[in-house]
Amino acid sequence: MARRLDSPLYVITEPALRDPVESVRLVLEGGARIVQLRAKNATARELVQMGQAIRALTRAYNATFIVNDRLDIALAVEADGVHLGQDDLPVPLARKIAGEAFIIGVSAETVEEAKRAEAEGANYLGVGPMFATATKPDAGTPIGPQRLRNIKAAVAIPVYGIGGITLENAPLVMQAGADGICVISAIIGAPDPADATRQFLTMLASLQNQV
Ligand code: TZP
Ligand code: MG
Repeated sequence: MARRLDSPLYVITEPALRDPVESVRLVLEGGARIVQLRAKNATARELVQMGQAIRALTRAYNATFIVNDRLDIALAVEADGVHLGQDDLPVPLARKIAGEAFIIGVSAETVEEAKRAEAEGANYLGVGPMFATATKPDAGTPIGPQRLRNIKAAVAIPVYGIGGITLENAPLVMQAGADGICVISAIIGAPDPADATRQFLTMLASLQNQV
C-alpha cells in the first residue's frame, strides 16, 4: 500500500549536520511522518546503505520515505517516492520508469515551473527558497511567501514551502497557503531533533486549529 503525503511536516536529512539514518530515527521518534534522504556527496553504495536503513525505520513508523535526486536509488531501496530538481530526470520519464503509484515531487521557484511540473504529473511541489538558507549554497534568491501564494493559486497538487524555515517564520509560509513545510537545519541541526520535530508539529497543529 503506497504511503501518501498526509503530514504538514516534511523533514530532510543533511549529512553535514547529522548522520542521515540517526536523523531519521530521531525525527520519527518526534512524530515526523514524511522524511527525505538527501545526501548530495554520498556515493551510490552509501545511498543504498542509508536508504535501506531508512526504509526499515520508516516502515516501522508507517512513514513516507522520499529519496532526493536519484530515482535508481529510490526504486532500489523501495522508497515511496523521489524528489526531482529542475535539472534532474524529467517527470514524464521518471513516471514511465516508476509507475503511477510512485510519489514524484518537484522543486519549483516560479509559477511557470510549478504549472509545468503539475502538467507533467508531479504529485507535490517543493517551493523555495522561501527565506535565506545556508544549507543549500546554490539556492537562488529567496522568493518569499507571496510567490508561494501565487503558485498555490495556480496548481492543485500539494505545495510545500522550503528554505530557511524556522519555528518563527513557518506561520508566514502556512498562512500563504502552503500545505506544509520542508525543514532541514531547524530540525536536523537542532541539539535535540526529536524535540524540535515535536515543537514544529505542535506549532503546525495550532495553526490548523486557527482556521
Ligand atoms: N532546496 C531549496 S532551499 C533548501 C533546499 C534543499 C535547503 C533547505 O534547508 P534549510 O536548512 O531548512 O534552510
Ligand atoms: Mg535535486
